[in-house]
Amino acid sequence: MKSLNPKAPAIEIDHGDIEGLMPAMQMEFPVTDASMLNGIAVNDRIDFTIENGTEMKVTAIKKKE
Ligand SMILES: [Cu+2]
Repeated sequence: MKSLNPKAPAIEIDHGDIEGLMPAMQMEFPVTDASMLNGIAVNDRIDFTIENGTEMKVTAIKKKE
């Protein structure tokens, strides 16, 4: 993760290839709940879940140890 903006709420993620969806890139994703960003810092490595509906959103974030 590169940066975050708690007001949006969204998270900018430098992600790897997501099969069938998009290649590796750095991009901003809206999140379903700003509280998901609590405890996540810039440059943390994360696992995340995307809901790909009318709007693509991150529904879960888990910090990697
Ligand atoms: Cu992307």
